[in-house]
Amino acid sequence: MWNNQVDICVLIFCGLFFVLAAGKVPTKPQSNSWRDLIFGGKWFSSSPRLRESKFLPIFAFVPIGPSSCSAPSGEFGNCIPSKDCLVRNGIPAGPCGGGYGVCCIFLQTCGGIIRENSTYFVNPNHPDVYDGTGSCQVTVQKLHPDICQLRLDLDMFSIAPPEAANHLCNQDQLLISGGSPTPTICGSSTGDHMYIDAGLGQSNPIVLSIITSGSFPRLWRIRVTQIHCGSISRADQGCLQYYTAISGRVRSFNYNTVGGRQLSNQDYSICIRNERNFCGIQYNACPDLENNRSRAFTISGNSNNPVPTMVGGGGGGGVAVPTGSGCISDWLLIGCIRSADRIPPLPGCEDRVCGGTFSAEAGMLARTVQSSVRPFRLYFHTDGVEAPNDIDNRGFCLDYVQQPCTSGY
Ligand SMILES: [Ca+2]
Repeated sequence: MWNNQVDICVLIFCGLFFVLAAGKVPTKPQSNSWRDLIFGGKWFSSSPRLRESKFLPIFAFVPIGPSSCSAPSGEFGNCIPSKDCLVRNGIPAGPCGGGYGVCCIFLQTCGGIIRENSTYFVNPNHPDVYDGTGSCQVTVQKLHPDICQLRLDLDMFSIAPPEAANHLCNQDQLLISGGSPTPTICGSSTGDHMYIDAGLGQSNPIVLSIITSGSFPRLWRIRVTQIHCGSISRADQGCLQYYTAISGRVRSFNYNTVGGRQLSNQDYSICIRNERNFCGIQYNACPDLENNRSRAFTISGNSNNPVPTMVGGGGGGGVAVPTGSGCISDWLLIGCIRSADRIPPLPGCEDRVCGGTFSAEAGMLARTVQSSVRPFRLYFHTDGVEAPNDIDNRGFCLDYVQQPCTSGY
């Protein structure tokens, strides 16, 4: 941030200097953008006469600014002078900043070291698929001791799926070491994200590994963003996933209503930032356009048949309970959930939910679920066993909407 501020100051100073030195103070004080403000719109004209101006080469040495840009291939980059991009081992991906910088993207693959913010960890041969075996890892070095978290955006993520019986990631895995514990994932999770606690100091690098075995057309592009301890982008402590909108969608890794398999051995939190003036939250199972009976919430039971909602831990306090009577092995936990459409609301509430129908009540009817326990969090747990009782579970996908404090929450 400090360097960016310095860059901006240098930029403003040089811009004003040259504008003044040229004796051509912009005649239009109302500027449309910061570039116009600093340079006057004429500096960004593409006319050949101005491009040949004796002043212009100077700008090649001045950072264009801290702006981000996007490459034609979809990656985000930094808009910096072409020379800087090459020195930093970036890849120039087209002009930006009115043509005076390049959109510089940073990619690393097996064996690489990430030293730039917003670097992508990509598969070998990217953007083509990779069908090799072994361990492909990159090491993430903190840009600054004051980096507290990493955010991983799985822009593209398709590696071999878990095996069919117990949904274990036996063939391929994404493993993260050196930070907070993260679940091992596999299969397809394009669009999902993770936050990794990066710990204190600069000594412990975080290593991202993708372990592959057997043949599969793998493709991955994971954006690694470094987050300062004081940043407003920082996720709450302990949140593997963090959402900051009044409404949105949360789902398990490798979720897909057609062929997705709920991953085993998961244990993590999904957090939704409590927006100002919102006191409660409602959840609904996502639409499932592919199946006659929705599989948007299939956490336990044989999903090839209709499976009711199950609620509660069902542990029986040490007393033997019938198999499948509660959410013992695989469950989603949301604090004190109730059906939203009961008037008046039911007096009791539940925490754990599982089965094959999303509701806060046992039964075959999917319902809107509400909670006013803050902070808004979901805890997802699966054990290492599926067969023979749990078959073809897809995991969960829920749409959430925060509820204003005025509507009874
Ligand atoms: Ca299980």
